[in-house]
Amino acid sequence: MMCAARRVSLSLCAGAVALCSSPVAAQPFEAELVASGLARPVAVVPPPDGSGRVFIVEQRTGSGNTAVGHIRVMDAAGTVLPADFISIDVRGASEQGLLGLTFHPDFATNRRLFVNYSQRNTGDTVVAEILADSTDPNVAQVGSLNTIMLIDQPDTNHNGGWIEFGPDGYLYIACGDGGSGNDPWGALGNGQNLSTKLGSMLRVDVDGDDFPGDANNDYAVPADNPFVGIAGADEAIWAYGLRNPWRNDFDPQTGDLYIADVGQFNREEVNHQPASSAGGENYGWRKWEGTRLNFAGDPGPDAVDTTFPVDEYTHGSPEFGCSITGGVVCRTQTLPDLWGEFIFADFCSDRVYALRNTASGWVRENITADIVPDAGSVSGIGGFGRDAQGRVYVCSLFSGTIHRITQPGICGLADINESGNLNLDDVDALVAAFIASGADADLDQNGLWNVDDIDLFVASFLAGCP
Ligand SMILES: [Ca+2]
Ligand SMILES: [Ca+2]
Ligand SMILES: [Ca+2]
Ligand SMILES: [Ca+2]
Repeated sequence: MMCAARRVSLSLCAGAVALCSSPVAAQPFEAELVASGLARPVAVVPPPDGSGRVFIVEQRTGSGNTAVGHIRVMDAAGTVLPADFISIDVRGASEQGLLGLTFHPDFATNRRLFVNYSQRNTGDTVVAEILADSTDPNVAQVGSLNTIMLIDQPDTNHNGGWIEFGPDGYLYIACGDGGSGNDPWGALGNGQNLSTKLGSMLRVDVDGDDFPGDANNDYAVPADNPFVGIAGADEAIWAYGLRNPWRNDFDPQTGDLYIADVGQFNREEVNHQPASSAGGENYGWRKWEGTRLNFAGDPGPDAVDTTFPVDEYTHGSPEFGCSITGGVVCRTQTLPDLWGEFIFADFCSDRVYALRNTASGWVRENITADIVPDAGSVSGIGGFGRDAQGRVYVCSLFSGTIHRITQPGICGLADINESGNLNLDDVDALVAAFIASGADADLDQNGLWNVDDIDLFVASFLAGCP
């Protein structure tokens, strides 16, 4: 992290000349092509079973009512196995298809994983459970697909689709507003209507069933969900006022939730929900598009009752965005300069951004030019992902490729002098950076220089090169 060239001002470096003597890499990050020939990849998810595999979500092959979504397995050697883990009949118009995948925290023993897809013929959202086969872990148990939630969809777009278990062990399900444009559904729009799951982040317990007579709903509502007991509310709702939270992430270290909500004609936004949240946030849609008043006089929330994004960018100049694609929080020693940052992209501009929470506020940086592919291109970004080691992947939807983002020549967070190895020189460099209040000492990138950074250094040093 010597000089952390991308983000440390030259004046800071100039104040610590001795620390800036090593050559600064012209190319901070590389995008290594790891898979190609895929059908609209949108997610890379690691099973928590020590296998070193990742599962890849292919949104669909085919179209309309003959479309099929696929889950593929990339083994620990980096080979995408030719046979699907499972193929699922889906509806494949517009934004529909197989959209989300996650693993039960106890997957290694209970073999349960979960998917989110558009139901063949109806386009309705299905959240379903699948069992991995008991003898061949690279295929699903035949006939195991079981719907645990069914949500009516009035249109083909804005299906959300991201699912992930929170640190509390509950399954979070991101639902779009039902589609069309500007959430035209009813007096409130679906985003503000607490009687529908649409336009909301849901939180459910997949180990219970509050609907014993209903085979399409096999989940329980946690007793501390924010709208439990509220007349007319769907008690599965955790937070609402969302438009199309297509891709989101829990920070693996802090448990904070990042929600990347796709905007309408003007703003793309990132919402940050601290791990301490009790839920119930109203993220504002359709009255608010980011911090922009979308419909004055709409029955939606006033500004004071709205949880606004921590970051937003525009469709016009200077960002020329159109649709945000979240996102993963980097907690990998293979990307020390992105430690703790939320990495996301714009689907149309192909820009890649890093967002970090600092002592002086949220800082977004355009890192597109810093990510150089070794083959192919990183474009039409439909999703991000990670493996069990936390290494970060990016999915290019149209070209059917997946790249792994790396930071060449750097041996983890503790390689302060960017020598590619770890030794006492790094300790010396850290001490010097601390004395100089230099950014190289800010290992967790929060704008502060304190014992947390030393803890990170020691842990990284003892862990060795990633
Ligand atoms: Ca049931
Ligand atoms: Ca919002
Ligand atoms: Ca070193
Ligand atoms: Ca720090």
